[in-house]
Amino acid sequence: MGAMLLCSLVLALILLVDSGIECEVKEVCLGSPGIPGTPGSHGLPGRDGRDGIKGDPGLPGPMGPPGGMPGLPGRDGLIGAPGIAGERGEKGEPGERGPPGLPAYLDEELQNTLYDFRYQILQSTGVLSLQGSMLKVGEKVFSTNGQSANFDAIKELCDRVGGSIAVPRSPEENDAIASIVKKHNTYAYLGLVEGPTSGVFYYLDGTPMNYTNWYPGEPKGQGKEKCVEMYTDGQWNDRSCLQYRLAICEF
Ligand code: MAN
Ligand code: CA
Repeated sequence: MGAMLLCSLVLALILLVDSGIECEVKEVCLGSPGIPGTPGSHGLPGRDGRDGIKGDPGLPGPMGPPGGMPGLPGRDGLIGAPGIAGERGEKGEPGERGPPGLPAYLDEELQNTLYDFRYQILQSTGVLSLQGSMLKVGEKVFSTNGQSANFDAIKELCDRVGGSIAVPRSPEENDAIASIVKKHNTYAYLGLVEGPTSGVFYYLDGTPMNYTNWYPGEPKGQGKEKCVEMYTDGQWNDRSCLQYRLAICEF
């Protein structure tokens, strides 16, 4: 509407000047609009915008040529495997006395633990018997590593594994040890040693023997054969302690 009014005023003014006749300016505009002009030329470039937000980091570049400066030290490595356990410490002071417990037969947890232990021991015994690595006779177990050594070395070996050198105290035990001697076809030393009196032998705890199975005529070492070996038939002979004989322990 503003443009139309301006147009009418201009037209009226032109008519007034051309004709030299006074007339009143009227708000009228005749004729059709002209052709639009050509667009103006582009304006000057605007000012630079503000910095955008920082972009994501780019991918690592390719490895540089050799001979560069050494890089910074890397981060610490993973934690290593635990070391070997230290030696057992000294025994501590006894703790305070706990509250009184249930009688063992009423303690369900204890009974279950005992049940599991019994089961596992029986299983292990079964496996070891089957492998021929142990022989159970009553409450005793005999076992050999199949190796031979002198009397002192066998005694030490058996001690070290929590047992003692085998010694039969009954015909059943003698048969069991004899079966091991036969199987290995090697005489074995028994847990016996001659005392100060020639021909009188003792168990290693110093108690006198209550079962013997001497080969006829033995012992006849006259105090010079202080150990006892078992032959493959299960009979005994007094013998020097420095022979190599099969190591059989009992537990
Ligand atoms: C060897 C040794 C002795 C044993 C006699 C038996 O001399 O084994 O211990 O008494 O044989 O003849
Ligand atoms: Ca002898």
